[in-house]
Amino acid sequence: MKLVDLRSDTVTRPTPGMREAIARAEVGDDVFGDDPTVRALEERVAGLLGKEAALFVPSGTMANQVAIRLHTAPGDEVVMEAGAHPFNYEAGAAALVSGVQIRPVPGRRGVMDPADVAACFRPADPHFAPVTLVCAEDTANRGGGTVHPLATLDALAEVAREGGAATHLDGARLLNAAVASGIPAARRARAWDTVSLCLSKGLGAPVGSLLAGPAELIARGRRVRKALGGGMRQAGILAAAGLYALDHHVGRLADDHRRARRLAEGLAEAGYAVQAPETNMVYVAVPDAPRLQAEAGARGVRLVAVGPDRVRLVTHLDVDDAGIERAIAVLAELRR
Ligand code: TLP
Repeated sequence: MKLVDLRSDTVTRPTPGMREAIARAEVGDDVFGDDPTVRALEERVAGLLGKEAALFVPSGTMANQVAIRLHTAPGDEVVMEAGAHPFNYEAGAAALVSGVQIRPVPGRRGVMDPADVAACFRPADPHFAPVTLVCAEDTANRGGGTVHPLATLDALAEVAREGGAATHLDGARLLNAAVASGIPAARRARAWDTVSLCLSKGLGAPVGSLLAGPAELIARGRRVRKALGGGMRQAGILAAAGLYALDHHVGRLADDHRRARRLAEGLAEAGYAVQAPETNMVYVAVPDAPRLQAEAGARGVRLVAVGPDRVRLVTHLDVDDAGIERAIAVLAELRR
């Protein structure tokens, strides 16, 4: 039975071409700043995101946590949407690493209303934790892989700036947003001080993320990365996979988006309550999510329960049209 793994776009395996690029990579000791492939990737991504510099880190979680550490002091408050990754899925790292509290702001499909963010800023008063950072996520994962309207991205950053806070954009899937909207990643991230990008999601690389921003901040980020244990040595073998992904796997994100739409359509026809996808994620409301996860998994279709009554299916490099049709057929059968 061929498995159709729709749990996440993180499950992809490197393609033969990517493995070749890994094998050929020139390397050095990156903690000494000697790895030419890591340097090349950092420069390339800084350019892609329209920032002065970028830092290669092992994960999206570390990219976000380095950013939070750089922008805040212990006791500060960080505003983000209630479904945001650092609030839900980073093991409490913002408290552990930076000693900050997170203020979750409910949004619409993962997108905050700038007025709600403005309302988080309170007068200087010894009772209040100062808001020193506002984060957003583009695409917004738990929101449904939602693409922020450009005006909202700009307005959120503006409201933060007016309140005296820094801004960080979790761009784990920023290239999905760029491809879906036709608006370049650098433009989407323009108003934000720092922005992260993951190579190990839709781009199909095995490991790695980047944090981009002003050169002085990113230089300080190198020390935070080291302190968190993220200083890697011959990391060029990973960076080579990232460079390969940027050369070969960006345009094809449109295929993932098309397959997500087909999946959503097929599931809706089968009677499921599907949230219309904007990129590569399909969220479905179901009566018993853990049960559907188990039953579909037993039939070779893997998805994740992201709550008691909600499942997520994600399209990616390793799922083709046949896989999508098989997932639809299996889930339709389970609905009967
Ligand atoms: N997301 C994973 C899980 O952790 C939920 C997934 O399967 O979607 N920002 C965003 C928006 C993310 O979706 C993720 C990973 C991260 C950051 C963290 O990246 P990693 O897993 O590399 O630490």
